[in-house]
Amino acid sequence: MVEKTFIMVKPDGLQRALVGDIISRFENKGLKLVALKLLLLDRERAEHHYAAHQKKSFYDALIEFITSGPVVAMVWEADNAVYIGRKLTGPTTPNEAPPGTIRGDYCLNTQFNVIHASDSVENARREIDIFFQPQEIIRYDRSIKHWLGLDGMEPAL
Ligand code: FUP
Repeated sequence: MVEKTFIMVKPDGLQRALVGDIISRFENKGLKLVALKLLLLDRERAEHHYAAHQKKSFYDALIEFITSGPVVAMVWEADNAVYIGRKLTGPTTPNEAPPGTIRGDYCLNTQFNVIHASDSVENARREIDIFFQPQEIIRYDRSIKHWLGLDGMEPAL
C-alpha cells in the first residue's frame, strides 16, 4: 500500500553536512519526495513531536538537542514507505545499527543519531501533521521519459 513517512535530518546531521547523502539514499532506493523544508524547531513543536517520551530520563536532553539547530523535515512516499524508512535509517542504538544503514554508517551516540524516521503509519500521519500543512504535500507523477525529452519517441529497433 502506498504510504507516506516522515523523515527528519536532525541538527547533528545538518551540521555534519549529511543532508545530501541522506536524501540520496531515499532517492536511490526509489521513494518519492513529496515535501521538504529547512526549519528551526521551537520548544512547543519539539515537545509535540516527542510527546511519547515525556517521562523518559533522556527527554530534556532530547528537546534541548532537537531545538539546538536547523533540521530538514521531509515526507517520502512509496509502497511500505514507513518500513523502508526505518530499514534505511537503522536501529535507535548506533552500536546495533548495521553498516549500510544511515545510523550504522554515521553514528556513535544514541542521542546524536542524525535522523528521525516514523516507526508506524499512525505516527507518520501524526508527525507529518506537526510539520506540514496539507497544501505543502505535493502530488505529482514521475516520468523519466518526459524529463529526458523522450515523450513521443519510438523505441529504436
Ligand atoms: P527512534 O524512533 O529510533 O528515533 O527512537 P525513539 O523514538 O525510541 O527515541 C527518540 C530519540 O530519543 C532517539 F532518536 C534518540 C533519543 N534517545 C536517547 O537519547 N536515549 C535513549 O535511551 C533512547 C532514545
